[in-house]
Amino acid sequence: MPKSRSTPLTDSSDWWKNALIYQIYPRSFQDSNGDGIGDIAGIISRLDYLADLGVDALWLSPIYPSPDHDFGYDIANYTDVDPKFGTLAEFDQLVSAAAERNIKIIMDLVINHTSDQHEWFLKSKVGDPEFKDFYIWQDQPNNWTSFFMGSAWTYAPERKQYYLHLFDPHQPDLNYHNPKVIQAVQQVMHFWLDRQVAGFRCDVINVLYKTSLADGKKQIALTGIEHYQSQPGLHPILQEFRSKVWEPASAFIVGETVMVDLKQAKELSDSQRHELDTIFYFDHLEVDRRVSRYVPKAFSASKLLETITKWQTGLDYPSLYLENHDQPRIVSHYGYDGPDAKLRQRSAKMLAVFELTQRGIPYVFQGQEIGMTNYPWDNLEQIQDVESHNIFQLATKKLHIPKSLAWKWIKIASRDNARTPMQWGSAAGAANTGFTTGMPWLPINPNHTEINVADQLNDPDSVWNFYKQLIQLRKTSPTLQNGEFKPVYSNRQLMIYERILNDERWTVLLNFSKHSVVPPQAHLRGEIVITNCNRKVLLEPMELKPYEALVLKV
Ligand code: ISL
Ligand code: CA
Repeated sequence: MPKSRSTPLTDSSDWWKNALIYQIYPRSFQDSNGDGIGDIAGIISRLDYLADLGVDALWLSPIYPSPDHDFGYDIANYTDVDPKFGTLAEFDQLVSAAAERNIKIIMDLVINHTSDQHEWFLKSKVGDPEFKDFYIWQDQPNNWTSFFMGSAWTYAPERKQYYLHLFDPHQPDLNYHNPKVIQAVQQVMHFWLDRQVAGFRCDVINVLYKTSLADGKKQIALTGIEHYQSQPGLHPILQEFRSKVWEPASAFIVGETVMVDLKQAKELSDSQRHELDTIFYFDHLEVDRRVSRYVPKAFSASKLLETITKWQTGLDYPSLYLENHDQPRIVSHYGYDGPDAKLRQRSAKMLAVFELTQRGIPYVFQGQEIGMTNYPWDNLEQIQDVESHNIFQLATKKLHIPKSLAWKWIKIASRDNARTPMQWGSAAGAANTGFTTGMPWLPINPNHTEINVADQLNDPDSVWNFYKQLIQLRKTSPTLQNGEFKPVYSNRQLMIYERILNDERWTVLLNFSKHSVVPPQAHLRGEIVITNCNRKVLLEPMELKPYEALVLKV
């Protein structure tokens, strides 16, 4: 078992070390002008709601001008706001209105690639001397494949060469062997830091630096990855960003690090290395997936505990998340989203306990706090996400997987599950659950009449109020914030871990199944501090109800 680790002491400038970060996917949060797309004015109108929940910072998925081949992750101009979201002036208003409520703004920084409509690329494509080497060009493609399937190279007739794109052909990769690119990216970061943003979430930051363009080892997915994932050449770039830009502005930096292992994660985020503050890992959401996160296999709480223990004991400041704009809803994944509403709510609360009793920095994705679920998709045409469409093509055309099976996988794992509009609801029964007065860009989940903010604010027993209480509890408990994490027991359905600080010991018991389970009775000691079953006393002997979460303190 790995050596246990507790959170290093914090000083007041490190606000993020005990913060609750809320992720907004602006397109789907709140529309203010009836065009069916969420916007900055919509976010401003919901700041009181976010303050009430106990949010310290908002991470905004990209709001820059974008042709939306990958909904904002293809940026056409780094220093402006897309008109569909508002204006720079409205953005400044958001920053100050949020600050009045002690909420900070974190921008999504997508610097591995730009849109093919970015001025840099348009100039590079025609060989403009200043921008010629801003991207990665070759006369012949190598065998690398893209994250979104197919070759990672596309031919540009203007230049008679191929350019590299690890994602969609509309997302050409920047060339980090070119110091001018590094300079230009630093200017972008200064632009937003000058506008008082508190930090960045750096998209796929561990693939920026391509060591070589040699052919990769052949694989079903991601041929070529050994040439660009977490390479030694990445570290000097991050150290330069940190010393020149991030550190002077006290910016908080979380890196999204794909396919990362613990050793790489430590090299990128251990405090004394002065690179990233923290990283997003992925494998805790893939214990019931094989090869890709689209292919399901049986869940095991033991495997999940083993996975989180690795990060809990290995990293200085783990990032804690169960949802984001790329993942299905956690209630539909590790919880229960069947017809029994009580059980669904209980599972949402159990998952809240799971996230908010670990050490690190918790993130809540919009709608998670009310237990939103996956959308009941009927067919692929309803889905807009480019990744879902490409995976379906690859699975059915190249791997000859039956269409019905491929569709089953997409349905549960599509990124659009997280992207359907926020379910605000309203006592007055507002159209489109209060998200828009127009036609929403993605359909609203029909369960909005049962799962919505308005109802939950009024119900002391709601998932929303449970999140709010847990967030408060975490803020006032040094043990939850800083205590050592210790795995104690697990089996297929159940996990038990402890958080320990000085002579205080909290025991967390979580049932991840729809059956009752009997925990080792020795761990049922202490006073009940959290229950999602209104449990008043510990019985002996005792079993945990389906999806029960119980936290005991001695
Ligand atoms: O979503 C994924 C799993 O299905 C990943 O393959 C995802 O593409 C990867 O985690 C990188 O994600 C980030 O960069 C992408 C963008 O599409 C994602 O939305 C973003 O989070 C390219 O910018
Ligand atoms: Ca709008």
